[in-house]
Amino acid sequence: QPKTPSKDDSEFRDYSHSEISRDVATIKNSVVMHLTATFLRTPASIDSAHAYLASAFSVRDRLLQRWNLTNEYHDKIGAKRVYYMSLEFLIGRTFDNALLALGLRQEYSKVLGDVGFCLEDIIDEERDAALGNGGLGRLAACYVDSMACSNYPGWGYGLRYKYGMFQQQILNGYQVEAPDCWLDSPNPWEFPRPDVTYPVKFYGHLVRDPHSEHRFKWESNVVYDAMAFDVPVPGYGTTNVGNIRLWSCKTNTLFDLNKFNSGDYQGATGGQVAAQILTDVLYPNDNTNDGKELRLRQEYLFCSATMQDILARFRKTNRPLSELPDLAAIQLNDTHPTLGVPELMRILIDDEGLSWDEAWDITTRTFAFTNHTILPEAMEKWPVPMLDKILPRHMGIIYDINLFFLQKVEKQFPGDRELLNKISIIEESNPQQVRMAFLACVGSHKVNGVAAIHSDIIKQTIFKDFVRIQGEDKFINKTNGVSPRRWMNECNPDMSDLITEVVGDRSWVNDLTKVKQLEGKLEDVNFRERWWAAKQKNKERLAEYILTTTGIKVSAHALFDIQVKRIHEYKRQLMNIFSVIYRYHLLKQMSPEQREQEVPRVVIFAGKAASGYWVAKQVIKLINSVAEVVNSDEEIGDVLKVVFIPDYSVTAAEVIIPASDISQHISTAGTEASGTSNMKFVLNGGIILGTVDGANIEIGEEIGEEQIFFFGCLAHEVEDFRHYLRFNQPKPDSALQTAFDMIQRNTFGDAQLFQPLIDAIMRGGDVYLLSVDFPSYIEAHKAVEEAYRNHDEWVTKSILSVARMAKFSSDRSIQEYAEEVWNIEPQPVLNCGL
Ligand code: GL9
Repeated sequence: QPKTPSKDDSEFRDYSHSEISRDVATIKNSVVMHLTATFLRTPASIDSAHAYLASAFSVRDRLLQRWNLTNEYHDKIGAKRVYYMSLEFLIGRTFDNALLALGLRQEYSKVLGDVGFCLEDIIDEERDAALGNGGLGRLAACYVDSMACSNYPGWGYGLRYKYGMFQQQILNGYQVEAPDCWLDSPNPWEFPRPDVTYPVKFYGHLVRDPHSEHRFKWESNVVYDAMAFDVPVPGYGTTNVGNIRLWSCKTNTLFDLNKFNSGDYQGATGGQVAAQILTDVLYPNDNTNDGKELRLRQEYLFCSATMQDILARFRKTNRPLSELPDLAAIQLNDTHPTLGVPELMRILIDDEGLSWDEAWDITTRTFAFTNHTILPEAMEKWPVPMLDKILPRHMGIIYDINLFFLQKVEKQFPGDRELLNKISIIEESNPQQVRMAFLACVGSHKVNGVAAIHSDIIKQTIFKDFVRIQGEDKFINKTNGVSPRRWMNECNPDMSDLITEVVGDRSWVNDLTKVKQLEGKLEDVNFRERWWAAKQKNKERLAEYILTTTGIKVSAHALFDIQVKRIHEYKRQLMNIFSVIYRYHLLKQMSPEQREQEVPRVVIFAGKAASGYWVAKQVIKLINSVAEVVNSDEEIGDVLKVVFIPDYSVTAAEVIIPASDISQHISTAGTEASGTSNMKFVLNGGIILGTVDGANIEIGEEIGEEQIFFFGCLAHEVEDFRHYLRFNQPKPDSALQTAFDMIQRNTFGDAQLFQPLIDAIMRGGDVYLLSVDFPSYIEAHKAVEEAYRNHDEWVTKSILSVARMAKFSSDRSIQEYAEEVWNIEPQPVLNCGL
């Protein structure tokens, strides 16, 4: 047991509570200290990598100090905390974000400038923390950012994957995956906590407690240690610092000394290898569930360590367990952390000795659940035999949760066997499966979708019967949002300076309702010109980025038409590239004089395909094959360029998004739960070409229909079209047929490669309705082009859009969650005597 201090030294306390000086000399001193003492370099042997590390560590000192203040304060006032549980946090870079939050960008720029470094180059030394796949993981990062900036006592909980999202290389037009070894160099943005470690059990068998019906002793034969790493989340313009606590499997206790002593050196470390694998790698799946046993073990390690940690913090308050829901709110980011529900039940019943009913009441008042997709292939289900083998106690608890739930429903709707079958947490398949979405729903007091349309759809589909049983009020909507810090102030400095000028200060970064004031500048010719100059500069920056990453030269005066997101059939990158092919065909038919009249266009794609998703990978190949032909066609020149930017990431997005004229969000209606990049593009003065789906709808409502180009069938029409196409051949219009024909004539290389993509439409039922939406898609493109020709109107659309986008700040989302789901209040760290 470590000893506690026997005296209170006021200097100790004062030093820790008074903020480190913010002047350039102090900063320079601290950078040099880290350079020499943390990294064993000298001013004579500094390079940009070490300039970054030394600067980052000196910034981290400040964050850790504020981190301490924040948590001491929240402990002291006994604040209720929210815990955002997510298997993914797509954080990206932190250095620039922290400099802006602390208001020290200029100071660091000066310090680095004094040794001849340019801050932008130093920022580029940082590797992304890419612990997520896409929208769902990035949303989690934006939400923790908003909690910190809005002073909510909130923590993220996740896993510290040794390998994050794979790096994508393009070889011969194909995606090739390389491991993301992001921890190979020191990571300034995590703080290891060997003292915060919990044992997590697996396998074994149960022994019934002779004195209690529901209590069991779980005698497990495999125990791993999960150790915490804390990632500070800088709050902008506030002293509060948030935290993302990531768990890593600790292996040193698993060294088998007996085996070592008997000469079995490999056997001695075998246990370490097995354990380490648990937090080695992020599953690179987007909107799919592949049901792998390792993934289940990852999820449980995560849930068990998190629940133990939350309870450990709660126990320090000495309040009775029945008050847990008054001090802790837990949000399940999709079903991935749902094992937290039976894990909390297990601890409360088996370890704390509570009755089933007491435990269930506490659990359901603590948890809330967010659903992020209705794609059937994404629904998590675990085979009962697998769960039973790895987590026998949890399987038993899930059976009981289900039993009591079904008994209640039977009372409510007597004799409705079909209903019981439909809502059972256990699916009667062979083998039986645990439906995690149902478990999450039953274990939570609130269930929400992520955009208005999606929240309606889940009430009419997967949770239809649950709405009947548990009441309409449990099912709510919380439309997603994005952080204005990262997605405006950081990635678009010129536009942000203009907004700051109009608002009078930078307070809009934490209160986005203020961007409304831009509407007053609509008639100001000088302002409009500068607005456009900012966009033009962003386009030039992207043109440069494209040149360095692909070698393709594009004109920054062309219309930039961008679709960047995970490659997925439902997102319809295929429809986009078909339209590009059709455009190429039209251009080839024209005389040079006619072509001169066209609006020059750069069509930009980026995004990763899940490594096992063959169709998505063929789409990437097709895009690159089309790009190769079009870009080298001298007749076409700058009138059309096609670019696939490799290795899409948060950092790439920060360059790409501010440069769009139009961006495409063209999922089949009803399939994209929300989308969040749609919000980012519009917040950066870009216009959307999109379907009536996800958050596109609410964006249209906010900014006005003149500011958005909608096309395609509506969500409620999709089922009829799909039904028709199951029994009838699709009828591609002449434009789509032209694209097929060109591919089949080997215009873009071996047609055989791409025939399966055409077959999915012509023989596979065209599930995503490309043939249905293509004509209106082409019309929408024409409308975009006409609008872009009228430059003045376009600038008006751009300014008006940004002015009306306040709703899509993640601060608004978080405030709604705080008030309607979590019941927590902002607690700004006050400089009162701690
Ligand atoms: C997603 C939805 O597909 C998006 O429409 C939504 O914006 C985000 C955030 O709510 O969630 N659901 C989902 O599984 N992914 C999403 O992006 N995919 C991943 O990122 C793993």
